[in-house]
Amino acid sequence: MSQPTDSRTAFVTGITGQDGSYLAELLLAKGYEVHGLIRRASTFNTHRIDHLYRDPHEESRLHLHYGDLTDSSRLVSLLSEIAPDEVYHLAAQSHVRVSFDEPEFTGNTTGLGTIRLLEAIRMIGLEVRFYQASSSEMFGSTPPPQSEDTPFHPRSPYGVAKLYGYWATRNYREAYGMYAVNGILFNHESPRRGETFVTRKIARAAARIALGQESQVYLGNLDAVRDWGFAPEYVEGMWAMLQADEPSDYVLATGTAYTVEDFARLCFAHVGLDWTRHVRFDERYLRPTEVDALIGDPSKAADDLGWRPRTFTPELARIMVDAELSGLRGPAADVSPFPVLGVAGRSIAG
Ligand code: NAP
Ligand code: F7E
Repeated sequence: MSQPTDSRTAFVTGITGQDGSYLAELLLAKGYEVHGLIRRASTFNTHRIDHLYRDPHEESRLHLHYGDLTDSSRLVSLLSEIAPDEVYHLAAQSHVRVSFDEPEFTGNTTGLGTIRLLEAIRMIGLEVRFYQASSSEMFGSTPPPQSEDTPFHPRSPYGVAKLYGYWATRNYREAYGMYAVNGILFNHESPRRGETFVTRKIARAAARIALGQESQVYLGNLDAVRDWGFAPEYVEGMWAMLQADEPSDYVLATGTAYTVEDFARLCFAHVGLDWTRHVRFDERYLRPTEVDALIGDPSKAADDLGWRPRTFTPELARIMVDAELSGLRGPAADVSPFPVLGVAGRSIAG
């Protein structure tokens, strides 16, 4: 691997999440100094980035700061102190089903959290490039294929909150000339996906059932259509958006469509099992309003940024099931696509 050459500084919210962890690896591999926002929790919440942690006596380019999207004064003080060149705003209450249970909290973090960050940047007068993690959930019930020009019709408090963040980002670009962009990302998954999202839940269940540790998994709507890509490729797209000459909004997607049932079939077939014998229905996993079909058109990102997906749903299902199987058989084998030096086994928090 070539030596990192970049000396820019990035601030990443949501660094402990799926995308934040891959993005931190990508930026460190490029030579950035990376500052991440983490929440104080009563249990460790940094397992996805612990491998990036170096001996505290060595010089490290990864710095973590406690803070929360609901705490404006902390966002102002941190941004003043760090003075980043690029801000990647990935933190959110990101679970659609949970947003129906906690609509106000979701609005406060996922929606207002974005404007708190934008306003902190404006108040300090920072010259930064700002990335907003917008979502295909904003399209909601508008039929596919969905592109940057498709009208929005969100179907959940999460989608509504993301739409607020989307328009706040566009408004700060138009009103204050800020370099602020929306990445409208369709579903992207990996072995680091949260355990309660459907792909990880199915991959985990297929592996456990194959090893005789479980016999069934309970799911909700099997008919929903999604466009599932591979998360490490999507963080490359986030970075590419902030390197463009002019700020603009981009869809990242594979352009392919599979149902939840298809994903179950792919995962169970990979371990030689028939999904119909192991998947059961539980109405608790249904949503008051469903998003029936999301299929993205990523042509603009391909034309302007040269971004193209390389991993499609069938391979993604195999990657996720294989990672579960190796995790169950021994120490987790989650190999990074963006290798950086680190000391495995340490915990960052505290
Ligand atoms: P994720 O794994 O759920 O990570 C969310 C991150 O936000 C975590 O680091 C979490 O911290 C942090 N967070 C939550 N509430 C916070 C708060 N109040 N203050 C500070 N940090 C907070 O999500 P992801 O899949 O990586 O997605 C990254 C972003 O892209 C999210 O904004 C998501 O909504 C959006 N998005 C995701 C997809 C997708 O398919 N993955 C598609 C489109 C858009 P803890 O670790 O402490 O919980
Ligand atoms: O559900 C159905 C469910 O929770 C996918 C987030 O990253 O992508 C994600 O949101 C589909 C839905 O993801 C279960 O009803 C069936 O139709 O994995 P999910 P999501 O809702 O698409 C968007 C782009 C984001 O921005 C979000 O942050 O699967 N489904 N049975 C189930 N879903 C779950 N979670 N659990 C089930 O048991």
